[in-house]
Amino acid sequence: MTKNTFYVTTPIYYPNDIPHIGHAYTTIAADVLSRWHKLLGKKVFFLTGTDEHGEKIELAAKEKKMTPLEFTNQLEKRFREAWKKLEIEFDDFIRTTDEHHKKYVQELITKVNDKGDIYLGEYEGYYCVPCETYWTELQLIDGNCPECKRVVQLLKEESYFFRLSKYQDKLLDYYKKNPEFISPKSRQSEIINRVKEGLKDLSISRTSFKWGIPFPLDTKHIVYVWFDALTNYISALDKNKNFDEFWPCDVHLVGKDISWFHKVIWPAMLLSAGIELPKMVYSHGWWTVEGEKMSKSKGNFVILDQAIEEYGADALRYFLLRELPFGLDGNFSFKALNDRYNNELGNDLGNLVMRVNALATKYCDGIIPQASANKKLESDALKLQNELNKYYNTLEFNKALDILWGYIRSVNKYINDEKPWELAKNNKTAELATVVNSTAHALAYIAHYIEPFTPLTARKIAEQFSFKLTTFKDLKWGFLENKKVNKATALFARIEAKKQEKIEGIELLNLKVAKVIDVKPHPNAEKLYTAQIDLGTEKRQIVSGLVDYMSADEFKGQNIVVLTNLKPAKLRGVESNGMLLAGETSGKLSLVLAPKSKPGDQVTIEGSNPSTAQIDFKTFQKIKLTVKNNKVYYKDKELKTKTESVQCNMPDNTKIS
Ligand code: ME8
Repeated sequence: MTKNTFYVTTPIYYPNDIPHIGHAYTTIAADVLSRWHKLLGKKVFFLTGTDEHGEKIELAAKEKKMTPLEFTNQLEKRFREAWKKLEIEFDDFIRTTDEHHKKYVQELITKVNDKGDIYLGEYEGYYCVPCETYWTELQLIDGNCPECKRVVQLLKEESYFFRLSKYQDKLLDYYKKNPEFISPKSRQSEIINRVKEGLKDLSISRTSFKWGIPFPLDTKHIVYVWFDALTNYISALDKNKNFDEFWPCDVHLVGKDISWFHKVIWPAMLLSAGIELPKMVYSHGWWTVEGEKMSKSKGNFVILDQAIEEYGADALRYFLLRELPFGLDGNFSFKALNDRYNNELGNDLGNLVMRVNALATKYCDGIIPQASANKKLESDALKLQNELNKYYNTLEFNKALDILWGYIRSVNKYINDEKPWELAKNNKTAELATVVNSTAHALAYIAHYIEPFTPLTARKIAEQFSFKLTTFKDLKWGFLENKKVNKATALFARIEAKKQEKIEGIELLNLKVAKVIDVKPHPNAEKLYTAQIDLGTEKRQIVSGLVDYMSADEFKGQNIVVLTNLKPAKLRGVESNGMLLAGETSGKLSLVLAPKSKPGDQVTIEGSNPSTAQIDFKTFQKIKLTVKNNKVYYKDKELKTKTESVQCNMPDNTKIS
């Protein structure tokens, strides 16, 4: 008998990041699976949450003069809000600061210790604070963290170790007997080979900072953040008292960045504690924007809000799962989202709904007529469920959408071929009734099949055709007969590609904060200074015409805003690599400044994703930045760093140049 429950999880996200397309991707996929299994009539548990301990949080909270818990209390909300906007229907949202979770982690460690799998040792390694990970010397790239490329610290501390090495053979055996555990298949050899090379015991406690769960065997120590975080997948069930019902987990969804933790460390922890292993850990591919990983510190964001605001939650959900095979990497672009929105959602699906609604309204008084079905549309609709299910089981979402769209297009083609307007003209009432009846039922099936991807659209179709979405068991061809058709509303109003230009203007400017570290007169021009500036990761030279407005000493030490991607130029024989921003009017000038920000901090408007491509001065001039209330605006949005709005003490409407 097949199990009638389904348990799916996302990683628990670090709350100090802003939810972005990458987080949304995993969470939408989990929601899609959850909704599909509900349609199949299963009892589903879908878990997501936030991972709130660790040095990174401790440090960030300190900077904000808050306790870590005050800090995470503020931040976890951003994830909940994002998931609400995206129609994510999770069953529980776990925070690792939950008391129940903390207690459960301590119990698990005690269990592992009782098994003889924990011992005290000393750990030395290269630690990357942002990634919360120790690396070996061999793993470093140019001496930096191989993951985020930042500086690492050589740390040595007393630590408790978990005997990971003991589980090498057991893990290999499990992988062999459960080939779906490491998914997708393309990731298997990488993990298996690494495990075969031998596993080192894992340091699972820390003494170098305080923000974590007290280690139950020794209160000087706190629990290593990964040992704490992974346990959430069970502590949440324990809290909800449904462990027996839902464990082992059907699918842990993760990004490929955290495969090792989920496919090696987590099952080893469970083997030690004598708990059954999950059935599948699926690591999906990686979204980039212009080839760069999305992360707050790199300022390289696709702000979710912009995509949701302009295209709606459904379109983004659809796009992310349609654009890429789930296991592969890809690049996010608004152009691709726009194309799929207009063509697939608008033309194929949206128009079909409009057409069927119009046919029923015009020829059948707005009531779905009784009629014999078109057998092909009917049997294809029924068959589709099994075909889709096959792709759900392998998490091939793009293929599921492919065959579903094949069906949608076939229904559109059927209408074109049958020409119901001619049937009406020729009084072929029975044939006309068949067309309306069959296409309406086809749509009802389509609404159910797309519901996991586009839940709002599914609901709108259901409202138009007066039915309620139900499980597949209760979905019967014929159920719409005599039901009223309500007023049609456009599901995906066409969005012209030009809409994106709104944001593209400012995105052409890569603006950063720079500190002026040295200022000299220009050797060949009395009105110019040659300044050395610090951009955090690099130093540059810029030439600027400030001599009439301030002394070299006044200029030196300022935190200015620089256009970093301006084509370098020679100004009176001296190379200038970038340009500072200032407002000038009636013989007065004020620099654009960001006094509280750090060199290298990106200056953007909310929702923009600055390009790194070089631009020329003419392009810069076309982009209008103006002063209002001593701040700088692009259209109606303020230019900001992550800490402050940038300033320019000039009258309103002064143009920045
Ligand atoms: O790793 N493309 O949290 P995290 C696709 N707290 N997916 C992406 C992505 C991208 N560019 N960026 C992030 C942690 N993700 C730990 C997890 S679990 C016990 C602890 C998604 O906030 C992807 O699912 O860094 C990735 O694994 C996860 O966000 C990392 O989230």
